[in-house]
Amino acid sequence: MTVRVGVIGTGMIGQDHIRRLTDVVTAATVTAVTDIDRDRAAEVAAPLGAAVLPSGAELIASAEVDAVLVTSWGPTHAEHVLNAIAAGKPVFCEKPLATTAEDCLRIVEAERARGRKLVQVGFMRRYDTGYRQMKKVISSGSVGAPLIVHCAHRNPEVPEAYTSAMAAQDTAVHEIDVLRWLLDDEIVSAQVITPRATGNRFAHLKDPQLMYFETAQGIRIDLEVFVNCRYGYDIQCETVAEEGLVRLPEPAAVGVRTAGSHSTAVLQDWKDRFAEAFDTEFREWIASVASGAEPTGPSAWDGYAATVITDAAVRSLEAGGTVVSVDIKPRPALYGGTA
Ligand code: NAD
Ligand code: ISE
Repeated sequence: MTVRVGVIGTGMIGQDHIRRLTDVVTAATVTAVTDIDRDRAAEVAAPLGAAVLPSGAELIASAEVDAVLVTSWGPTHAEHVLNAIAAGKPVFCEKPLATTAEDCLRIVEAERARGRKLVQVGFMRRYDTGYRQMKKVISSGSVGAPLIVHCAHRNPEVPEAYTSAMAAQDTAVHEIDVLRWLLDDEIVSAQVITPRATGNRFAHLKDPQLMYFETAQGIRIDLEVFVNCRYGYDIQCETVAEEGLVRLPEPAAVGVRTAGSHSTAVLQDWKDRFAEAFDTEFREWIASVASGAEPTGPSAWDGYAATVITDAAVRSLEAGGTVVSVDIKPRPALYGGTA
């Protein structure tokens, strides 16, 4: 079966995922797109022969659309995801699931009312080979219980529109999701402090930021978010456990020796760093849709938890670095809990 996908939002990542669904994932085709910038939608649709529809609601209702991809701006996600659930169509939503915990809970409740999972959230790191290798080692128990995780998330630069809160909401949210999954644990508190700021930032921005999280089992996580590091896109993750240590591998890169030095290039952008992870994420999502099974990736519950945790981190930042408790509701049975 070829899954017919409708795409809401044909901007930067929407176009990248459309290329992926067209050129990489064999069992999918993009049949309809929509964007509030209609010219952009038409330009993207033309080479695909896809329909350009006037709104997200009409795209979701279309008989030519089996599954929905939401790649519009964050504050618009909840409306589209709720419409897709109401139509009973599988929906892949780029992060964040929604920008408020209340909207995330509305999505969770809508899914529970239908009695099955229809939503997958675009936390692609769970599909990265290196993180998957780390999870296999940690889950095997061969290094013992995890105690501490050291992480860094560095971007070379960010535009002026990037705010201090986005360090948690837009950037650290990837570590928040992948560490909940990697450790199979929940985050219970957050703290954000700010060291000396880099001179390479826009004046309004607090950069870098140091984030600290504690899990229910008492694991401590430290995360450096530095979004104007200049030298490249650099993701680090090291788990210290009772009997050993597990480190995220560096991306494969050729070593060059010349003129008395030995170097390897550093990637410059998250699109290159996680290209394979995005491909795997969409292959697995389309396979679940084609088989009629529930999605196996990050769920609406994971999207909700990530938003509650990033909210706590932003509150800590705004309060000058106090430790803020994370108040996640009891997990419903649909998502593996008991509530
Ligand atoms: P973008 O601004 O390049 O594109 C968004 C597009 O959505 C624009 O063309 C805009 O006109 C359109 N749009 C906005 N509201 C709409 C609506 N209600 N209906 C139809 N179209 C609408 O943004 P982007 O960088 O592509 O980001 C889109 C989403 O993807 C964001 O939520 C962002 O956080 C997420 N994202 C995820 C990753 C990742 O690593 N997983 C990376 C980048 C962006
Ligand atoms: C961006 O939105 C992403 O999702 C990238 O993965 C992340 O590295 C970057 O910091 C965000 O701005």
